[in-house]
Amino acid sequence: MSEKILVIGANGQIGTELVIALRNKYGAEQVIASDINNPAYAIRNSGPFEFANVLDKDTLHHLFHKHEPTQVYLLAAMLSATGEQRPKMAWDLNMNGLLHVLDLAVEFKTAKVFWPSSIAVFGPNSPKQNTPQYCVMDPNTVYGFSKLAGERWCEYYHTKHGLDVRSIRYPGIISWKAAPGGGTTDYAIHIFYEALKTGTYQSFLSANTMLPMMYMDDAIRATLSLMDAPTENISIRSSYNLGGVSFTPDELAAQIKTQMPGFTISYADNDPRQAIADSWPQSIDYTQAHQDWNWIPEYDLPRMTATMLENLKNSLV
Ligand code: AKB
Repeated sequence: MSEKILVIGANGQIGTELVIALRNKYGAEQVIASDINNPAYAIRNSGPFEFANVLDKDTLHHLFHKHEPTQVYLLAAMLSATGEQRPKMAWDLNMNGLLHVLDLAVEFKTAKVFWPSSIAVFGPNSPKQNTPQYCVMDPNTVYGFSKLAGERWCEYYHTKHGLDVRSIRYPGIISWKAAPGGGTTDYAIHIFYEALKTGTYQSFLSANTMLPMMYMDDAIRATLSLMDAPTENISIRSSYNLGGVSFTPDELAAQIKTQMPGFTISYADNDPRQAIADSWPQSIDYTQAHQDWNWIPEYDLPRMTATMLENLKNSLV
């Protein structure tokens, strides 16, 4: 059967790259990108696009009816830092957007649904190192508890309706093609732009704040591997822990300095994102993703840093 894929929230940091990867894999015409905003150049010029607000269920219904997607990727969400500024709106978007898509996927018998969760589902009382798949989870951001509730809804729709919904708890994603969208891990992208533009960066997270991160190519590969895995291999229907590379702002700055010896970093005091970062894991145990669909990250800190600097250098000239 030929696949028809609908990506909702296609203009964001992950969507911009995932749509291109899906179009390369399945054919440009098979992948419909959709977003509430005007499409990014790469999306507009490589295949079909539809405007849609995930909170507008009638428009979504129309898209499902028109395209009858076999796979749906729901990427529209408000991230951790922005979510704290607009808590009710973050809850509404992250929760009702997901419920709309789950309902429509059941109604239209969509074969597979992908929905991203996050390391933000963990909280201050979750173990910090090698955070296990199952442990205390007491997220204290709206983003975090909307993702945790979303995970429960995904598992519920799988159990009650037989929906083949799959999910990953993304760490901070590092990339250069599209800007990040208001997260706590965004410093690890801003730092590269500022290193190349001004040679210096003020980090909003403190020097020793260790967080789980991942280079975009690994994140796309993980997403496609999960979606390609045979159904019987998928033992987790809430969301899989996913591991990449963990580092602090200090370690990232030191790595940038190996290629740009004059680069300097300073640290801001009292940024509200520090408390969010302090409540999150430092590293992730991804045994289950490895066992079920063979997950192994490929980018470590030196490779990620070299790739970011090289690509951004070319794109900024
Ligand atoms: C954020 O910082 O909010 C996101 C995430 C870890 O989910 N990048």
